[in-house]
Amino acid sequence: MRKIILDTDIGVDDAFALAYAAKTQNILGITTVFGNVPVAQAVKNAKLFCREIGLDVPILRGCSRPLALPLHANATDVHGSDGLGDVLDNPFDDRAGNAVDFIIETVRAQPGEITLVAIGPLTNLACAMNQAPDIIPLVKEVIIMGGAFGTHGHAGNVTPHSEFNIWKDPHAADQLLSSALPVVILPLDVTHEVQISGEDIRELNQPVLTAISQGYLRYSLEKEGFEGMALHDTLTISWLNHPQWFTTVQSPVRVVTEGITLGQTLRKLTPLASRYDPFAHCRAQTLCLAVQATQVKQAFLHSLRLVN
Ligand SMILES: [Ca+2]
Repeated sequence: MRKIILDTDIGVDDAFALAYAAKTQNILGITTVFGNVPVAQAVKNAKLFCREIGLDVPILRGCSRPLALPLHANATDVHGSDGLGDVLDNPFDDRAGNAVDFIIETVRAQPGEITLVAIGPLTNLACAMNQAPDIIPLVKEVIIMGGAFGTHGHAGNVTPHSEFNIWKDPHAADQLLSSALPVVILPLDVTHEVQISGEDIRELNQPVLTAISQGYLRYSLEKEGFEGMALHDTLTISWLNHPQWFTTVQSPVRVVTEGITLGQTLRKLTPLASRYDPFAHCRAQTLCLAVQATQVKQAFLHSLRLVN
């Protein structure tokens, strides 16, 4: 069980990741960021969902916009206007402490012990790293859901080449991935491979998860002819619990920050020396490019079925 800070733009698959993390990891705090919803709504969602699953941890408020780009539209077509399927009354306000300060102070207080798990745009992590570069060697590891490298045709979900979390703030992602921080990347290459059905969710017998996923499932049935959802963000927690079920490669990774492939994640494909190498001085990161989907899915479902 790791000590984790979970950084989230909490929508439906984030909520599943949070429920899984609450069962299997030691969550020190939840830091929120814009993405699926505005950050104020993310704070309210985190408060509401934590009450629903009985999780009592600090909830912090992070960045409201990308480092350099204008703020794009939210993902309300998939996640509902409130990000959690528009089915729950939310009595909470959006007041919360500073997420970037929380990350910096927690890492400094427990050097070498904190795992940062990021399942939204990477803006909070980039700001923490830029504001306090002394924390870079103190972070145990960073686990992110983001990017796409083209395995099995998984190249993008918001543009043909770009994945949502990275595309929302490509500059933050490029800074993080090309830094000295050790990052494990769970891209679409693996997250799209692990799907759960509406029946799987109903059999969990967790009313809040069933309720918030109804709109998402309807959307998938209409768009893709399958009543189900990819576990996406949840795979960061699967990696912490069962890394042996993932096939990885080590490579430096950069992110395209302009042009028609904005937000595309690139790994270095040639070992040959180049006259100009944008990957020079970037450390090799860990990319997950294949997954034993059945095992990951069954372990997730088994864990959530267990009574506290
Ligand atoms: Ca997310």
